[in-house]
Formats: sequence, C-alpha cells, structure tokens
Amino acid sequence: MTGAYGPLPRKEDARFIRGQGTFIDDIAVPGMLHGAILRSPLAHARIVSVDVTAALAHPAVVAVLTGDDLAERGMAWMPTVFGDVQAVLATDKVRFQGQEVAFVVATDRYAARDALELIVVDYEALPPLMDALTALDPGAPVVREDLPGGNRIFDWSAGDKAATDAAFAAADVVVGCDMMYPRSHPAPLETCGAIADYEAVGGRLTLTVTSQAPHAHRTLYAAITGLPEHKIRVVSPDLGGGFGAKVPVYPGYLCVIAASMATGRPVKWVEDRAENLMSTTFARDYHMHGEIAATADGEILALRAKVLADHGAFNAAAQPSKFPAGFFHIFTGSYQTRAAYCEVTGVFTNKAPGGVAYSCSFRITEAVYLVERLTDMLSRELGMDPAELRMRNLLRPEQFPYTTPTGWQYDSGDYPRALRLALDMAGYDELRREQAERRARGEYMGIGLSFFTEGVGAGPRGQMDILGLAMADGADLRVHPTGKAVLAVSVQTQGQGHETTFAQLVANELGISPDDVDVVHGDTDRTPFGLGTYGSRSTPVSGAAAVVAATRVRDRARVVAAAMLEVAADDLEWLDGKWRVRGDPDLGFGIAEIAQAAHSTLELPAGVEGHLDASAVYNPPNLTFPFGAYICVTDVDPGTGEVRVRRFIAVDDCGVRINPMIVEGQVHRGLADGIGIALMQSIVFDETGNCLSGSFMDYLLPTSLECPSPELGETVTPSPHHPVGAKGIGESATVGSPAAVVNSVVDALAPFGVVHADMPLTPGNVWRAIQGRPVRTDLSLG
Ligand code: MCN
Ligand code: CUM
Repeated sequence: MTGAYGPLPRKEDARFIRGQGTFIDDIAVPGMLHGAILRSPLAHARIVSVDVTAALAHPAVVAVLTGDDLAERGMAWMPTVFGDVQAVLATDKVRFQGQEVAFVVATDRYAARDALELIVVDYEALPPLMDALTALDPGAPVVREDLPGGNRIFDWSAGDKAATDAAFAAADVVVGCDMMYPRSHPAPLETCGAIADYEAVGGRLTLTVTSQAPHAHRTLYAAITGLPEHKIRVVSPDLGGGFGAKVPVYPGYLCVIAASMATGRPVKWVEDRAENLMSTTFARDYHMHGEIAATADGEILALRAKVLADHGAFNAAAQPSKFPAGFFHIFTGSYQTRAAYCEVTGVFTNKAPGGVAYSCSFRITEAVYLVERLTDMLSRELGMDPAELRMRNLLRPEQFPYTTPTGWQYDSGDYPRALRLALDMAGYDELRREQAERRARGEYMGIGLSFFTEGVGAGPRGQMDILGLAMADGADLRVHPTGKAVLAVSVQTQGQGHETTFAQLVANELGISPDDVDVVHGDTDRTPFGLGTYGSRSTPVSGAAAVVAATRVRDRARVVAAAMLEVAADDLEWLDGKWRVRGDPDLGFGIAEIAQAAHSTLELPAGVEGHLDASAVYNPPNLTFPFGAYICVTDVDPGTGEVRVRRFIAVDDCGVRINPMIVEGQVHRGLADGIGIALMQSIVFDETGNCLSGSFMDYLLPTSLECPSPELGETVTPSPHHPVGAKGIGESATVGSPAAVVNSVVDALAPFGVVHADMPLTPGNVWRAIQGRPVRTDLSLG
C-alpha cells in the first residue's frame, strides 16, 4: 500500500522559508562565552613554546587553553571515527596548515578573535610532506612519529589476484590509465560549530553541535571526556547542509567542552568559511591506476586497480572499521566481470585529515569514476560505441541477487532498462548524428555516459561498525489517545526532508495523514540509539526501523480493534487503513479510533497492555543497491577550454520512492555536486603546505549558470529486503555524475587525440589536454 507516499511538499519548509530554522549560530544560552581557535600557519613544524600571557591579559578574555591544559584533563588527543588518534590542540608538532593549537574564550566572539593575535607560538619549521606519491620514499618527512608505520597507514587488498592476472593474460585487449580523483570538500553552506554547557553539580554536559550522527558523537564524547554517557546530551539542531562534513568529531567540539568545564559557563564556537575549507573533513584524494581487460568483441573480462590514498595527517576517514578503503572494492560496478583485484595503500601527508566524506557512499564515488572512465577508454580502443559496450556488459535482471568478484551481493536491479530509458530520453542516436555534423564543422560536442551501482544503508551488524558500534538504528513510535503519532529516530536530517518522508513512512503503515506524525530527531535525550545519517543510510536503515515500529503499532491495534468489535483478532484484516472484519469490510476501525479505545476503559483480553506505542531496532540484512544511467552533453570551446554542460539526463532507480519530489531534489543537488567536482573543484596546496583553497573565490561552487536543468527519469526496482522496497538516494547523483561529465568532455576532445584528462576540467586543464600537455589537479600551478 502506498497511500501516504507521493510528492508531498516538505513539512520543514514552513519554518525554513520563513527564516525560522534554528541553526547553531542562532542559539544563545544565558551567560554564554565565545571561543576562537588559533591555527597553525605552517603545515609541518615542531612546537617549541606557546605563550598565552598577553592573550590572557586581554580584558575580554576569560580563559586560554593549550594542548598542555587539555593534556591535564586527558583530552589533548581524541580518537577519530576511524580509530586513529588526532590532536585536539597540538602539543608536540603541527601536522597541517590550520591545525588547532590554542583556544581562546572571551565574552564576545570578536574579542576572542582579536586575542588570537596575542598568542605567541615558537615554531621550528619542518619540511612538509605534500605529495602522497613521495610519502613512502626513503627520507620522506615523517608525519606521525607517534605511530610505528612511518607514513604508511595501511595496505589493503580485495579480490582474487591470481584469477585476475590470468584473465588479463588471456584477454585480447587491455586498457589502463593513471587517474587522480582530486581532493574535494563538501562545503556545506552552514559551517560547523558547537555550544557546550557543562553543569558541574549534576556532572551533566549538554553539547549542541552540528552533527549528522548525534548518538555516535555522544559515545565518543563519553570516551574522550570520561563523563558517563548518560550524563551527556548531544543536540543537533537544524543543519544547513552536511554532505558528510558533519559526520566526524572535530577538535573545536572538544575545545568548547573543555572550556565549559574550565570556566563553568556555556561556551560557543562556530568556525568561519576559511576554517571550514581548510580544516574540516575533505574527500577523495585518490591516486588510482586502473586496468580493464576484454575480448576483441567487447566482453569485459577483468578489472584491476592500484590506489594510493592520501588521508592527510590523521586517519579520520568516516567509514566502517573493517574497510580502510571504504567500499572501493565495489569497483567492478554494474558489469559482469569474471575477476577483479584491487590494492589500496593509505598514507599520511601534511594535509588536513579526513578522506571520505562528501556524498561518497564510502569511496564508491572513486570506484564508479574509475570503472566508468576505463569503460569509455575501452570503447575507444575497440571502436565500439560506449552505450553499446555498456549494454553488452551490464548485469541482466535475472542475475540478481548478484555476487560480485569482490564479494558484494547486489540486491536487485534491471540495468538495461535504466540505460535504455536514458538513451531514449537523450535521443542518443540523434545526438551522435549531431555530434558528427558539428565535428565536420569544427565544433566540439561531447556525449558522456556513466552507469553506476551504489551500496548504501550500512550495514549488516556482523560486517559493519564504527569503533565497535554496529551500524543498526532504533525507532520509537508513540501513538497518542487521539491517534496522533510521534516518531523518534536516531538519524539526523541536514536538508534531506526527513520530517516529511519519515512521517510518510509511518502514515502509510498506519493509514493516517503525514500531518498527524511528528518526527523527532537530533537529540540523544529524546531519541533511541543509532549510528546516524551518512552513506544514504537513513531510509534503508532508520526508515526501515520506523516501518517495523509502525507495523508493530498496527499489530497492537489489531488486538484492541478485535476487542472493540468483539471478534477474534484473526478475523480482522488490514484494508485501506483500517482493521476490518473479513467479509464485512464496512465494520472496522482506523488507528485514531483504536488509539482512543486503547487508552479507554475498554476491557482488553488478558495480557494485552493497551497503549499502541512500539519501538524497533533495525539490523539491515544487506546494503541496498540503487543504480542509475546518466548522460551528459557538453560543448567545449577549444580556444578557451571552456566547457558548457548543455544537457544532463539522469535515470535513477532507488527502489520505491517515498517522496518523488524529495528524491528529485536529491538528484538535482547531486548532479550539481558532480558538475562542480568534474569541472571546477579541488583543494590544493603549494609545495610549502599552504592551502590555496580557503575561500569560495578559490574553491568554486557550481551555480545555476553552470548547471542545466536536468532531465530526470526513473525506474523502480524494489529492494527485496527492505520492508517497503526503498533504497537510498542521497548520494547517487554525486557518485554517478562526475564520470559522465568527464566522459563527455573527453569525448568532445577525441578529435585532438585526448584519451583522458584528470579533474577538475577547468578551462586551463581542458586547454592543456588539447595541447597534449599534462593536466593538473593542482590548480595552484596556473
Ligand atoms: N527518499 C525517498 N525515497 C527513497 C529514498 C529516499 O523518498 N527511495 C528520501 C528520504 O526519505 C530522504 C531523502 O530522500 O528524505 C534522502 O534519503 P536517503 O537516501 O535515505 O539519504 P539520507 O537521508 O541518509 O541522507 C544522507 C545523504 C548523504 S550521505 C549526504 S552526504 C547528503 C545527502 O543525503 N547530504 C545532504 N543529501 C543531502 N541533501 C541535503 N539537502 N543536504 C545534505 O547535507
Ligand atoms: Cu560520505 S558523505 Mo554522506 O555519507 O554523509
């Protein structure tokens, strides 16, 4: 039944469009002080001394914290979400430009900022390690002498090497390429921030913080501060976008906690844009070598990849503990390959930590880009149309559930149908004709395809955890006597519309209106435990928990309805939103009437508790595997290197759509992400370690001028294991679209003999590619 599903306008917009959202910087607590962080100007240096005397003498300054002060509280280092440790305030060394060195607390924000300049830090500069490719060279600067492995974080592999090598040896055609997925940044409109309020008498800490995962945060704060977890309340208010940036715990959050404990007053810290771009989690930074093997008639036989992953100065990659390279080993994508093997080495460099988050599905972004670029190169090598090559190798519907050579089990899919629809919508044959005509006139038009499979909704508890916490999520559903419901969930929305779609999920099960369901989230005191929002897991995991809780409510209602109707519960069936007597459907009650009766003096059978409230914890049996077919049409000016995205056709399949309007909004946003990543974004450094991308003048965001109105299509292949057949959609378009854009630009440049060009395809880089010169992800080099 899908009664409550559909394009319902978002409930939360009533406050957002009136400017009545409550974001971190809207919140003021009585007596609140303001913090500011002193950050390192150098990428790599020993700290000789930190002198805060002058700052403390500033009339508005209440306290100054250094790493040594935190060390006294046992809080100088914090575990990262990937189980490394990261300095909260540096004591021994600074390891990236922008690293936190001291925290000033003052009566107002401006004074706190001013006082930063009064702190004197004596640094002894060290040579920085900025190029991951040299990290393992003998004599390379060592970023982490606190760890035994030098700059090597991990070596990890997946797949069957021998089988893969054999398939390559037997292949007619092998194509390979080095490609760089540049360091990018999620850049949410709202930066990160926190307000800590420690109440010493009760020993209670309230932390209001920009967090996509309030419960996971709370557990970490308990571990770091030593405060008992039940005395910590984490509140995540309205978030102005997260895109992954609000998953990790940042040093600033610990600084406000320590500062509130030290001063006995609430302390707020909100970072500015430069701090956000320089020091919060980045994404990608993958140096990849990929190879694809095929028969002469275009049957893909095998794939292999070797990756060097730059994780910055601390390993803070937000992803399940068992997978140091995230889900990169899904890199066989949507094709039937017989064998695959990948090796990933992670290294430290003197850059800000992070390494996954930005609508990434745990590194599937990089994997999709790799396989989709290789597929296009193969089609060029074979002289076979890229659509035809893909159609020939796509998994067939009858192959699902399908186990990939690296061990993923895809739940469901009809890939050829999605690709056919995209080709039809694009008018593919006509586009190719137009391209040929234009080429004859010296015009450079590109048509780029990509087909992606994602894995979202982590994860089965046996396989997926973060710091030992299994990735399961709870839902509590209360039904009041009047039949109005309140759903409390562990995930937190950052703009995805959970207050609407989660209400729809419950309303649909209970036969009530979504207006009658309020969604509570973002407050650990009011919601059940769960690991939070990322990897597009809210709908697959928390949404499933909500549905299970709602079906439990319905089951309880059935017993009450039976008492009301004086029939056996077995004689009732759920039909059109009511429990009705089988064979006499006019006789029945809906949830509102049953809820009232449940709270009344109606006599219930022995053992029946009354009240309809129910809860659930959902352990997903598998990920859900959404997929899509994208086509990007570009026009490239060979004189200037400028790329114009003329059309973007996107067919997405995320199973059953709860709210198609929200789903389309998610796809729109992801396509903008992908266009930005492909054409204009890269966080870059000069060789001395200066971050050159600390503002929106340097780190470019795509606007409506660069993004055409996309043409969206859908197919619906329900997930067989999700209670309502839904798969996640939040990251699909970010994951799938960069390859389509790059494939399109490289296709446009084919007459110049260009076979590959690394992102970002800025005018300068496109021009360089045309000239046959190496393109640079390092925009600093002009
Ligand atoms: N939805 C639906 N039907 C489906 C699948 C999803 O109606 N079959 C709805 C959902 O109920 C939800 C939205 O679409 O309202 C996205 O759902 P889902 O795919 O479950 O993703 P999450 O809610 O877990 O959101 C996380 C995902 C991630 S990981 C990033 S990063 C990202 C993204 O969502 N960050 C965003 N989209 C974002 N959108 C906004 N506006 N802001 C962000 O920071
Ligand atoms: Cu990987 S960015 Mo989102 O998963 O929050």
